[in-house]
Parts: sequence; structure tokens; C-alpha cells
Amino acid sequence: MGKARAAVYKSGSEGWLRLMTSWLRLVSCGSVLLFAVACAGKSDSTSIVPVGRPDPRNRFVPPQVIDLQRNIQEMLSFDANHDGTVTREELEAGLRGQFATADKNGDGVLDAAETQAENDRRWRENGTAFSPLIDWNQDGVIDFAEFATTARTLFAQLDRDRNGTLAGLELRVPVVRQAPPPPRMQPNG
Ligand SMILES: [Ca+2]
Ligand SMILES: [Ca+2]
Ligand SMILES: [Ca+2]
Repeated sequence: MGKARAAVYKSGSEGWLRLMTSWLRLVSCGSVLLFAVACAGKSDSTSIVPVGRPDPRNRFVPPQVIDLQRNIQEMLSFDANHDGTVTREELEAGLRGQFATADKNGDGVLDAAETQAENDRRWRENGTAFSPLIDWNQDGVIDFAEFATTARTLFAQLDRDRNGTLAGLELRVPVVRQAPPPPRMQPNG
């Protein structure tokens, strides 16, 4: 059994949950694209709901779209020079900074207490959508590779042309087009 595979087995249910979440994210991204493409062909009678803004009519926004929006916002938080694109260098530099902040004693890894503190911070910031740190190789600490894996995976998923930069449509949240509600039946006197 390979090292990586062994780590997955040893990590137990939490590891499987993580894997499932990754796959679901992939599937979600694909679904959103299909959804956006399918909706793009609809007639002008459809209306557009900007995703993420409060919708006074309480219309349905697919959870995949909300996930995608959250992922894009997370990536945009690494746009250090505020040019609207995110390079892999910006991602790595941002992650290095975050890791250094979490590594209170500066020994290059996150021990149990530092990991707990970082997970608590993520929970406070993102609630149920937070991504917990996982000690994939079960060596008792979180190294930088383990710390960065979720964000790196997300970057790779969004970088559809694989040029090492997130830009343009890769950072565009699809709009949800929905048909107007059917006219109400008039009471007969
Ligand atoms: Ca940038
Ligand atoms: Ca440390
Ligand atoms: Ca580890």
C-alpha cells in the first residue's frame, strides 16, 4: 500500500469525509457550469438574480452556486496587488503568511494547540463552511503542505485553462436565471 493511500486509510472517517467533500466540490463545480450553460440559452423573459445578494423575493439560489461564490471569494482574498486576478505566487505567499501567523512558536509546523487555535479561528470566520486542518500523514503536526492543500486544490479546480492564474471567467460567479412566477389565478367573484 502506497504512503499516500496508507495515510488516507489511517486518517479514518475524517479523512474519508474530506475526500468526499473534495469530490462533491468537483461535482458541484461541474454542475454549476452545466447549469450556467443551460440557462444561458433561455429567452429574454427570464430574470437574473445576482448571487449572494439578499433576494427580497426569496428565490432559490442553488447551493452549488453559493459554494462556488464562496470558493471564488476565498481565492480573491489572496489577490495581494488588487488587480482582480490571483496568481499562484500570490496564493503561495498568502498561505505562507497565514501559516506563519498560525505557527505561534515559529518551529515550522503546527502542533496540536496551534492546530486547534487555527481551526477555532476558521470556525468563527466561516461557520459550517470552514475547512478543518487535517494531519494527513498522521505525524502529529500540520506541516505547510498539509496546511496549503485545500487552497491549492481549490486554485487548481478554478484554474480551468491551467495557466497558473485565476482571471476573467474563472473568477466570475454565474448569475442564476429564473423564469418569472406564473400569473396568479383570479378568484371568480
Ligand atoms: Ca493579483
Ligand atoms: Ca509551531
Ligand atoms: Ca502531518
